[in-house]
Amino acid sequence: MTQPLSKANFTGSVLGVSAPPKPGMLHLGIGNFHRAHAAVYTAKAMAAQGGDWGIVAVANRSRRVVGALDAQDHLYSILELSSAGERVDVMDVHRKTLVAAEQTDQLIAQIADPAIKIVTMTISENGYCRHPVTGDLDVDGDQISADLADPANPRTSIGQLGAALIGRYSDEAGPLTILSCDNLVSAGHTAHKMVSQYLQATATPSGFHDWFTAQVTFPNAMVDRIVPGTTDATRAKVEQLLGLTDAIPVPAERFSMWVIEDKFAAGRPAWEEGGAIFSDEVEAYELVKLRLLNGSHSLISYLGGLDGQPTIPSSFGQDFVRECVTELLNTEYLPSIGLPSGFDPQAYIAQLFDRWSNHALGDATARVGSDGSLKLLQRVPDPALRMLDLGEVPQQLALMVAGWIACVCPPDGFDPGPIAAEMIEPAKDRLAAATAGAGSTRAHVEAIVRGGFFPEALAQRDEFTERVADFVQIITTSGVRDAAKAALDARRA
Ligand code: CS2
Repeated sequence: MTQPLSKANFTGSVLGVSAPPKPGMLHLGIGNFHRAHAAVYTAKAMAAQGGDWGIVAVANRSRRVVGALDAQDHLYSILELSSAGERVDVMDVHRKTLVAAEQTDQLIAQIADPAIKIVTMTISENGYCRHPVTGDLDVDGDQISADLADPANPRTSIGQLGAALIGRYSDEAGPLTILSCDNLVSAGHTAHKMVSQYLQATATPSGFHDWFTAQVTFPNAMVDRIVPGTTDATRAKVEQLLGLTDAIPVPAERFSMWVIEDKFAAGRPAWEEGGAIFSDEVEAYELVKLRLLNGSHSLISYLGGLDGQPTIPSSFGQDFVRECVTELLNTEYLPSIGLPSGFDPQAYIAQLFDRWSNHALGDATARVGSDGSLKLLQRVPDPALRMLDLGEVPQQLALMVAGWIACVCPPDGFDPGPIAAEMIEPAKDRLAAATAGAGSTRAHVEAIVRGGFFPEALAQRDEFTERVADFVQIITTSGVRDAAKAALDARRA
């Protein structure tokens, strides 16, 4: 039987550093993305320039990853997959693990420890507890109201950060940077707004807010690397390449990008050594990535999902999907973005086409289609409103919303098929409640678009809702390919 990955069993060299130094960073949300992204840049930064930047890895609830990290002396592997072949790297950058739900006091104390200078986070769009209509912290929602009622035992990451910041202030533990690594518009500003609104709603010691304003920073950042979920095939391939069993390998594409605003309150690793870019134009990069990559990704996943395509490359391999995405990119997304200086959009798009065609990586259609109610908020309303204000209906954005509805909350009698069934939608019950009793496709779609799932400004645009309803009607009666054709024809007419 193959031996497990551990320091005793692994004799090769790790990527970055071996024996990571004392922790100077803590990461909330120890999923695959962090382990193939910020962790890699941090390892390379420490290898090049040293620094006490070992990472405390924090899982929200599940013991699965942290248990395996502990069992493997914090080692894990990254399996890079591309048409050029595969390679495996072993990482050693985490020093300690915690599970927030079980060790809340330790987590709060750890963030308040003066040795910690940066908290990074990948808590997904869901973790920010933002109200979908107002964009403010959802203080009346179940999660935040529970934390506000019992602020010493917070369950949300926002509440945990709130409690830890108060602890840090009281202990005079010094300044801190909180760096969001999620796919959000103005990720740093959004994280700052959610944490500030939480702290405004809870009791804080005197002088706290001045300290918070002066000593805690939230840089914006654009993060990018396609990192699918781990499968048995990932584990088998790593076992074959390493000769050891890794319970938690991470598959990833070769491409990786991180553009960060250099606004750190207490120092930072030399991430530029790993290829990170420090820039004053981060928000422009964020929009480029959120729309051109993530927004198109959503369209690929809903069109492909309804067409029975299990992977992003198989979906993108369909001509009708490629045509719709090309149209979305060139007529609906690109004109909506003030591009960063020197940025070549067509080269970026050509590279995206390659990345979406990575069959070796085989990113699952259902992964990208999951959490649509939260992701679409970052990807649809602003560019849609821009076109509506110009008197044009954004056909592809309407098609994307229609595809999402058809996959996760279809009108009665329509079965979107097995790929859609694998998509995880946190708002599923609310969507079902909102649409119960809708007598027509039009009423079904109105109940969603106007039912608290999108900002008011978009919900009020009848021409958009109507077009979404047209597409849902076509998808459910004659199929997704006909709906795509109608979207392309409307534009050409
Ligand atoms: C994807 C992203 O989940 C999604 O919707 O678009 O996870 C995407 O793969 C990453 O943001 C790539 O950096």
